[in-house]
Amino acid sequence: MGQAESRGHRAPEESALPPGQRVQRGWPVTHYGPVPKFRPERWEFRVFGATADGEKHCWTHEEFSALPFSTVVADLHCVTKFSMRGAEWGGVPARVIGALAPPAPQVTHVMVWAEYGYSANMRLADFLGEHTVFATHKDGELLTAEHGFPLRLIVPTLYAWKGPKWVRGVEYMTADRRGFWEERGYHNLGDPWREQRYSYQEEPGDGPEL
Ligand SMILES: Nc1nc2c(c(=O)[nH]1)N[C@H]1C(S)=C(S)[C@@H](COP(=O)(O)O)O[C@H]1N2
Ligand SMILES: [Mo]
Repeated sequence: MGQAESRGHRAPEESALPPGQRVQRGWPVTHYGPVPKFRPERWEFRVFGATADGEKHCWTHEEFSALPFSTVVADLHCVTKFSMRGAEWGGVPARVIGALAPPAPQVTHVMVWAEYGYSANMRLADFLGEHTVFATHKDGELLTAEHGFPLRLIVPTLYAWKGPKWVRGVEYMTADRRGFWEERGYHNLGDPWREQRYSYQEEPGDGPEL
């Protein structure tokens, strides 16, 4: 291969990582608490809180599975400094949910809820970001139970704790509130490119009082 050719080529693996992150082989499992058992007949996906029509919106697993599917290639950045690069996530874009169950105009933030009360807050703009996806698949294969089957959220613009595995719903909020890790020492905003890891790094206005 000529030099000019190799200089011109930049594989995705060689593109920048957020500060302080490193790539690890494989895909470790990282979560708090047990892996929930999936019971399709009891599963529903709910959008509630400040919806535009004031109603709660629910999907059974069968209904959710029929929603528009697309894929997104995105890295996963864990706050413990491990990153996984270039995964192809398949699922329902968060924008689809936002269009089917729109937020009221005064909504600024969402809380994403998962099994056992795990939650993560984020700005509505991150939730409705172009690449935010409720994933059922990674690299063409169904997610395994420990990686969030039947559904997990991928928010490529934020650290991975902001993407709940075993996700069950979204609450539209008219003010910010801290989620599970945001109450326990992680940064309220969690932008990996600004290395917003811990709540002690927060500046005034970054989040609600602790
Ligand atoms: N429900 C739930 N989702 C969660 C977590 C958790 O503890 N509970 N941990 C988060 C964290 S800190 C990371 S790094 C990723 C890890 O995803 P993985 O186990 O598929 O690598 O899941 C996120 N989603
Ligand atoms: Mo993490």
